[in-house]
Amino acid sequence: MSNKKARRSQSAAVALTIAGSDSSAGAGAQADLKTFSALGVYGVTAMTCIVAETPGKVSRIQPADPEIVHEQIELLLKHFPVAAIKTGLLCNAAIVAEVVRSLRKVKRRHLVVDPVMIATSGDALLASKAVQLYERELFPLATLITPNLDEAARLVGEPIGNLGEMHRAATTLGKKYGAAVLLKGGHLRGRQAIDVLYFGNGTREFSAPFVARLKTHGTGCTYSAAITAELAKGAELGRAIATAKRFVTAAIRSHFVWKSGRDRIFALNQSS
Ligand code: PXL
Repeated sequence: MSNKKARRSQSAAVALTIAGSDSSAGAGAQADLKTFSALGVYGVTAMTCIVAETPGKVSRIQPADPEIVHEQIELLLKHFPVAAIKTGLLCNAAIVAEVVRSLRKVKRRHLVVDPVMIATSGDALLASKAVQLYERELFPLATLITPNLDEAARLVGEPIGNLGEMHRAATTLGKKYGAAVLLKGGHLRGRQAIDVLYFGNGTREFSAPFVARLKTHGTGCTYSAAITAELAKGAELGRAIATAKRFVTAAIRSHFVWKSGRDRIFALNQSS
């Protein structure tokens, strides 16, 4: 290779997503990879399950063998300079246990845990035995946990209906798990989509105009993947979240639309 060529080549930051495959490609590992690419990060994947679905309806979930999940993670961590890791849909307790076993050994890398339990469509995505493992074993390893309102309500054991309750819930969860918590308020309809970050010993808000009248799919995955990408590039947490919030809002605004029978299918445009 000539010197000129060698000088031009450069290495990108690398991020790993441990997630499920969404056949409709709006959520899951597909959303994560598209987001990583759009933000200039090279993404690698450890697949946990295959989900046959269209936006709005999960048809079937086929979990991967926990051993192959473990092997993917170990190989990737050994051979790529992974700077940040994200977990998405982990499906069941046996897979969560394998992921914990691998991630316990990982030092000095950011870990964003998106506790995917229920799809926006309302479909249950995580077996309930796995939730206890998340709480006891996975959350304490995280740099950041990114629940939506339903997931946070399940974790604090009471409904969250307004901004004051969001601040209280984020603080409760952050102190309980010893991690930063970004509580996503996108499902709390209003003129603004407001998220609350608990970090250290205080809370702060991140706000963007709410994009109304859209049935979204994959916004949670895209948002936490964008945070992971920014952390992989070296951003500090608050800045990573601010950039990711702008990214996901732009992706929602510039969505694709398809017609399917009498329904319309919306999908985020992560290249925006
Ligand atoms: O949006 C949550 C989610 C995450 N991961 C996979 C999914 C879904 C939602 O359907 O299929 C693989």
